[in-house]
Amino acid sequence: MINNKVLSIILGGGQGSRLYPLTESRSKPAVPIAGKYRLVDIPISNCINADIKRIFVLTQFNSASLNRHIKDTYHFSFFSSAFVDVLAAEQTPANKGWFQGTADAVRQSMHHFLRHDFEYALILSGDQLYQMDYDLMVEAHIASNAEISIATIPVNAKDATSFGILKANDENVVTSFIEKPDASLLPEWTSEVSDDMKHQGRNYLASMGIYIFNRKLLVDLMNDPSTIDFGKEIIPQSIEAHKTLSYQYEGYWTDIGNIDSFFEANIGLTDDIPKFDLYDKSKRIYTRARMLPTSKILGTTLNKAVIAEGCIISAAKIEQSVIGVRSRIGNESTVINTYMMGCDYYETLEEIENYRIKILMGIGERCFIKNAIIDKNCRIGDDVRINGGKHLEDKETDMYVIKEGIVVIKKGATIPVGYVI
Ligand code: ADQ
Ligand code: ADP
Repeated sequence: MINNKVLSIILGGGQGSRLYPLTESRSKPAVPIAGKYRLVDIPISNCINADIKRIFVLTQFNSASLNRHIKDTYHFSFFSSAFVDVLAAEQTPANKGWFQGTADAVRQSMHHFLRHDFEYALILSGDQLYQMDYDLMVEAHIASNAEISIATIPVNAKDATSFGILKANDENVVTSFIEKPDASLLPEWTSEVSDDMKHQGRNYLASMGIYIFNRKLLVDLMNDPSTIDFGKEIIPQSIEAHKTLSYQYEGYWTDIGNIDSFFEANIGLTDDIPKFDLYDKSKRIYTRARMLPTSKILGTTLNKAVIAEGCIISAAKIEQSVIGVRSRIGNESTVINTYMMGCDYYETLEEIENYRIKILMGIGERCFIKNAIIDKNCRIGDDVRINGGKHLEDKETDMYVIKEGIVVIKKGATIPVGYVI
């Protein structure tokens, strides 16, 4: 079995804060998506579906939520060699702390990988939404005798400047690579693509940040401490000396590294036929089995609503929104174009009395909420009005952040009764 020779390494997020405030109290792989999953479930599920079951997740810090999630979700048989291990940046006499970049993260964790028997390292990003058969990529890598493979996807000129762009010859061997080219350079970087891609204006071949390295080469490359990133140094410096295959993919793939794309990807799940298919049995996305009760909905008009289990909803209307586990939405409230992550637990009547809780977790009565992300465990009082949109300027308070018109209510925030954003 080829896949026994593959070790998977998921890059779980740097020091950057593009997903802030969702990453204020948790590491990026633990950010909740699609009402019941976490970001890290996507690459892990793709690995499991490809029968690649030895998986490391590299993260800057070991958030309690990430560890709990991995521990509670990915149980493999006692007799199998499968595992999902979180490796956080650690201080050792040789390393002073943070991972400086993606290559540095892999370098600092190499001693953990080398304890395992593997021939190919599959390096994945932790913040992308897609369902890809990695086993086909591994097969192509082996068949072509490459030392490195890069998964690639055709993109348009607007997107091309935010990716690594490459050119390949007739045999799909990469001949040149440029990381995030300036728009003025783009005319030199077009590639031959299929007619379908051409019609969509997708004439540039972008790196998806998904790599396969032969073990020996990875060890050699990691011996050079001057390289920090795969995209900035390792890949551009390697393509001449080492046969590098472009493995082209044309399915749905999106980078969800910032608030805007994260929001779009979640709301996209409410489309009639979403591009990301959570209902495909052969490409199942795994997450923690919570044993929650079904959702209860009273008198609500629902349109394009994706509702997770365990919710209690008596809102007037929910439209084009993703409502996460254990959400409670009160009478006469309206929720439009919003991703509500839900709650980690239910409040008992006893707790409400004992702690004199005035504003319950969830959304109160007569609220109007539009263009928002509501992080977990928020308390939105009655008569609150949140009307996100491009008319709002970027802003941060204790309770929320506005980024590109999207209002992000911080985890556990309380929005007082009658508050208007
Ligand atoms: P970017 O996504 O901009 O470009 P980067 O910021 O290095 O590259 O992130 C790649 C992945 O690694 C992300 O999942 C990120 O969260 C994670 N990551 C970043 N720094 C990390 C660190 N210090 N420790 C652990 N994980 C870290 C890259 C390539 C481009 C390619 C795009 C495709 O460089 O060539 O086109 O990915 O998305
Ligand atoms: P992202 O790359 O999306 O910004 P990170 O996972 O790097 O996410 O970090 C998320 C949050 O965790 C940030 O607010 C950061 O300040 C905090 N954080 C990161 N590393 C540590 C650490 N070692 N100790 C405590 N907090 C940390």
